[in-house]
Amino acid sequence: MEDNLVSVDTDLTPAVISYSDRFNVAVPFIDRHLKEGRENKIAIRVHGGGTVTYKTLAEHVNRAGNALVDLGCKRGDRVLMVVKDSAEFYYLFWGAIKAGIIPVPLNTLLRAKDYTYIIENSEATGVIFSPEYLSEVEPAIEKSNHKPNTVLSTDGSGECLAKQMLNASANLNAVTTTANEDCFWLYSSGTTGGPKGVVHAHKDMVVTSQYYGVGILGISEKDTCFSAAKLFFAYGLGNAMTFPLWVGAEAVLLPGPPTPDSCHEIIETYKPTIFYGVPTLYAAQLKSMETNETNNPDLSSIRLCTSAGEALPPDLLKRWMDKTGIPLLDGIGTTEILHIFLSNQIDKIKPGASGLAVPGYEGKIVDGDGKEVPNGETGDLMIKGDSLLKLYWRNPDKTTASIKDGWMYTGDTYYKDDEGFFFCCGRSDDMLKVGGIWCSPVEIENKLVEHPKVLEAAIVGREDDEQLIKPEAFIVLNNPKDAGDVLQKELLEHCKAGLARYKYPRWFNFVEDLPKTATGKIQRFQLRSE
Ligand code: 3UK
Repeated sequence: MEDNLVSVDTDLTPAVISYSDRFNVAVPFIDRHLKEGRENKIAIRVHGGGTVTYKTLAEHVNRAGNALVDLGCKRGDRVLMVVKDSAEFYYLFWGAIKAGIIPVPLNTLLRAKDYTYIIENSEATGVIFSPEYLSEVEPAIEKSNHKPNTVLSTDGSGECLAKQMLNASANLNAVTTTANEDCFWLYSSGTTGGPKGVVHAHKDMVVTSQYYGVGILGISEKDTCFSAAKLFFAYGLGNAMTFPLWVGAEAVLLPGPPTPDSCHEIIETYKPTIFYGVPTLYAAQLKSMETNETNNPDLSSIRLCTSAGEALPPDLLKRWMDKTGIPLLDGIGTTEILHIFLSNQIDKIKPGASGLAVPGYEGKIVDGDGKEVPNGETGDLMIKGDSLLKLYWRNPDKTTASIKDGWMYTGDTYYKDDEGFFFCCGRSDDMLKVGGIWCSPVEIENKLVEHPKVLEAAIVGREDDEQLIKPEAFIVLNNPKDAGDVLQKELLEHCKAGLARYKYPRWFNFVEDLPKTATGKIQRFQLRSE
């Protein structure tokens, strides 16, 4: 334990994990591999960008950590990362952690006003971004009332992180932290208000990697991982970074957008053994294979596929397994619990179910009073486990409301069958998952109401042809006579210009009024089509 600061006893299920009292998670995830003889093993292959060995990784992590310190970042300071999937993402994330600084990976699809909110909310000391995102990051900082000291692109011709790293030392001793100390944050959105900072401790990535990565996926040093979900999502962060680093495996990174074609190209070129996708992408991949007979990508390297982010329709699961013969495991995770806590297993797949509790986690379904309900009855899904967030940043009310005696409300409605399989029945609030990514109906409604011709708007989720949820708009106009295709197109453009690109409504309905409660709150559930 002393060298690696952690020990795992796998004789028991779940494995028993013990931490040194000076635990810094960068040591077992990065430095350990040098002592275990993986210096020359490849850690990362970047599509179009070369390879990184475990030795180079450890050196660049040290340089990035030192560069942040040289730039004036102190222990506990937040550094926001608007960084594409790349080796630099790893360097910055782990370099910060090793130096006791808190990295905060952000969704790179957000718009300037979202970043302004997060910069102010986190009071970040630094913002580091891939050059691609300059056009959203720059105006965000300009508008922000809090000014970060350090604003740098990862690379480029002028001042940048890469240049700072060249001038920084390649040696860095891990700052002494503890297993329960703040380590990194992620932001998660809710129905109303801005996104909330989810604070995770040093031990949390160990827990998810061991319980789900090793326990469910059986990941080992021999695997090559490819995640269509990006590293800034908790799902992608585990899939393509913490799981492979925990066991000394290899990760393949696609810096660009994941489309059926780009994913198939990556799979054929780098031959991953585990592929992590989301339902919307599996549907698109199947469509591209089914509609074009000559499109038969070679997927034979893959031993296992996973799906998360939103429910995987049973029909999609069956079609994927029939077409490819590769097991596809649906599992549910949350940013707050960091990764998947209910999952199907290689030899236990039930179409339509989110699966069994992952050993190490417990799940229960409760009624409005917090009392467990009998099997088959629906209620609120609660989860207990060692990777739960410490707290929501500066939001004690939300923290108290969400966690009761170590059990966390997920916000999802579920039931459990007699075999212990959990089935998703939708959200307990009005939030939507579109392509696996959060979408607040209120945010889209507010955008629509900005338009001078719109009086009121309501957004609900509606299933498309693949049984996947997309936003549908119900709109009341100031002048009903304006309704028509021309205005619809105008509203569509208005939404696309001002919202993250997955959030625009796919259907528009012009209506006379919206269903409301006596207090004037829109009753979105009344608008949902069955
Ligand atoms: C929904 C699912 C049904 C559910 C995530 C894997 O999605 C992740 O985290 P987020 O914080 O969203 C959490 C919410 O998404 N959801 C996710 N997976 C499923 N619903 N079936 C599923 N398989 O509403 C949940 O509360 O973005 C996924 C790993 C880590 C994650 N953070």
